[in-house]
Amino acid sequence: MGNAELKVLRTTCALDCPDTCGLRVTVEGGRVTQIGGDPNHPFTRGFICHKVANYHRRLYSPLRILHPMRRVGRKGEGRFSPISWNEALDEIAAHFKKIVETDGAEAILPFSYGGSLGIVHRNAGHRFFYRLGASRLLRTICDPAATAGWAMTLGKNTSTDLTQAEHSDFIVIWGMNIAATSVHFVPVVKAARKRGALVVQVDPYRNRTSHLADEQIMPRPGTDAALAMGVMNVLIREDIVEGDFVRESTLGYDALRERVLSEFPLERVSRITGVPEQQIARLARGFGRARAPFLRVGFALSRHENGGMAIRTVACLPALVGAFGKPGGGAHHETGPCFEFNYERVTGEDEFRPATREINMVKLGETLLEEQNPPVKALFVYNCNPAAILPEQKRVREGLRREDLFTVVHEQVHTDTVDFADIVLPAPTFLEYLDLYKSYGHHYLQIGAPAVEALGEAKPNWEVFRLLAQRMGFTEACFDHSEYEVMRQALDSPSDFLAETDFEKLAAGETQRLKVADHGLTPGMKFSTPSGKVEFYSSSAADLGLDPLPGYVPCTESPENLELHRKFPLQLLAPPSIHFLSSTFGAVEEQRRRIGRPTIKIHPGDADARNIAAGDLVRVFNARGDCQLYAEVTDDTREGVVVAESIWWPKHLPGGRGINSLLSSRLTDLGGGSTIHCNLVEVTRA
Ligand SMILES: Nc1nc2c(c(=O)[nH]1)N[C@H]1C(S)=C(S)[C@@H](COP(=O)(O)OP(=O)(O)OC[C@H]3O[C@@H](n4cnc5c(=O)[nH]c(N)nc54)[C@H](O)[C@@H]3O)O[C@H]1N2
Ligand SMILES: Nc1nc2c(c(=O)[nH]1)N[C@H]1C(S)=C(S)[C@@H](COP(=O)(O)OP(=O)(O)OC[C@H]3O[C@@H](n4cnc5c(=O)[nH]c(N)nc54)[C@H](O)[C@@H]3O)O[C@H]1N2
Ligand SMILES: [Mo]
Repeated sequence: MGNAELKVLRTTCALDCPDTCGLRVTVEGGRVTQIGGDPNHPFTRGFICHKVANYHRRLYSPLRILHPMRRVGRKGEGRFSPISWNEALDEIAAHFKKIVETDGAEAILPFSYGGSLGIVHRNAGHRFFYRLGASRLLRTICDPAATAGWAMTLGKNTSTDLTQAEHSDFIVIWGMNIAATSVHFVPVVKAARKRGALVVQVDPYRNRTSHLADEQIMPRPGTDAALAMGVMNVLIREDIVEGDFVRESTLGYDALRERVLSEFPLERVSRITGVPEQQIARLARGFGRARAPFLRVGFALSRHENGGMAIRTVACLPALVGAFGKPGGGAHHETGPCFEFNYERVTGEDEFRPATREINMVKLGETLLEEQNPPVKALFVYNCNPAAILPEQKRVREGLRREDLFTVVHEQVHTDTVDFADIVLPAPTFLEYLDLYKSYGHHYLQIGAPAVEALGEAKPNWEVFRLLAQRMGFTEACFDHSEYEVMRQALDSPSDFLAETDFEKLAAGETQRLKVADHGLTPGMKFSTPSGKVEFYSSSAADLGLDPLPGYVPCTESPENLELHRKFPLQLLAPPSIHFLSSTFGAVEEQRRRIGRPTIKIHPGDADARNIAAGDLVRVFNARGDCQLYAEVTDDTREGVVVAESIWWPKHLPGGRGINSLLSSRLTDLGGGSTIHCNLVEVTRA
């Protein structure tokens, strides 16, 4: 048998990360023994993060779920006994049919998010739930405010290739810990610096990315829009604006100028942001006078109540200095929207025309506990770990504990969410299935083929919904399409970007670039906004009844809210850890050991005032809940700001509650997104 031979296969990393790496997977005797980077991948070029280099430990983890199971203990206890696939599917179908009869199909809610970026398995449930008439999930946890904000000012497709920044002489990394969340941008930044570029990081706390920067600006969280208005104030007053570009390619400059000068003098901006005036001016002059200014904007600054506006406002900066006309200059936020697949077809929206109730995923807790019209009676979770990753964690878990809720969880590993399931279904990892991958940090497409057979009885998402559709008596042809057929449907799109994509080459494992020009602009420097220009004055914002101009609005949970701030005087950031990816690597002991103890960073001034010493177990709390972590007393964070890198599995923390117990389900100003970094807390010794 070929089983004993050693094979090296090419595939793609499916995890929710902008880099979407090309991988080389070594398989010996039918087992994955090594995972490395594919040197032939045009963007990721042969290196990968240590998390995925360790992914075989997750693949063969003792926490893997290998067989379908039925709950035997209480909800949340995580005790199960094995059943067959047939029993599991019959039971799910029987429950669904009964609920449709008694409460209507809208009492059923699919719940999925970022387990895989693969076009087939990420969207696998849509046709099924649309056909069923279930409630629709608004998948808002991650980027809707950022995407909408960027689209308003610069157009959704505008993002300069990250590799261009190698030729920049002034790089600003704004609200992004690239050493954790965009590792392939790191060598680009290092190369630019070697050629003499200056690098400025805008982030409220010092992290690994700070080592790459010449200067760090540490604004108070949630004040980026004010900071950007301050930078504009200097650019305009000192006449460092690129006049030709502004005249030809932007809309609304005069109105912007008026607001910036009248409402955002540096003295006020400095008060709001906590950044010294001199530092704001230095950033403006450096960026404005650079030969090739490059701006990299992360998602995190959008995860505030005013987050859409923050992104809109920061996005004005590269336009004011004409960065898009300067080789090596530009701006990058995300490339995801350039993958203009035929999503209508992939999801079955074109066939089933769904018009059922919509539920925002950020609000799962209150939905399960309060919604009556009709109440949610069944939840089908896949590609997602809601018991760990959602805000209002206490309420989410209370909701999941409801005895009259029928919960199915399709998972790879025994997460906190699995503990609440009535039926657990085993899912394979991306090393065990076929899919087509887009990226949100570069412009390449790739098909990933399975490196090994699915472990145990694991079945991929697509297969599970095909089988469930049969059980429900759905006879439409779309439920029988193969994975390859779905990929072809995705690519069958009028988009110019996909016009030259060759499916046969993709199927043969080749990487293909979208037909996107530098900066993601169309000929004649057309931006993908309604006017084709950069919109300082946004008519789409005006249409939504929003302020058509950029500006700063304080958040409800911020020091500006004096009453709340007196009770809970610390702003909490809960950003990604370099060793985790959302909650995915909570399953891997080696990754947990690399971090050591779960900590919260607190400034020495704040620690002293609370009699907290380094290493103390502390209680972080607010009106929504609490969680216990170990104090890391450090001036890597500002006074008034505490930082808990995330996302630990709650069951691995002392007390069994995660940092997301502290997060509110308040939504962003645009797109109905999450406000993960916009929460006030207090900390005491436990
Ligand atoms: N290692 C690792 N990689 C990941 C992930 C992970 O969990 N771990 N998650 C993946 C996912 S799902 C996503 S969406 C992406 C991007 O995920 P994001 O959550 O957007 O992460 P970053 O872009 O790195 O942004 C985090 C940085 O923004 C800073 N920040 C927070 N609030 C503010 C603010 O108000 N202003 C400013 N200027 N900065 C602020 C934080 O201090 C932190 O350093 O990363 C993906 N890649
Ligand atoms: N504190 C804090 N909370 C956050 C964030 C933060 O920065 N800080 N970031 C937020 C953001 S940006 C995001 S995107 C979310 C991410 O939240 P999620 O989308 O829940 O992502 P993960 O935590 O990685 O969990 C994905 C789960 O899907 C499973 N999975 C993977 N592939 C498959 C598959 O093919 N089939 C099935 N059935 N399951 C699969 C994995 O085993 C894993 O348990 O978290 C949000 N929550
Ligand atoms: Mo995300």
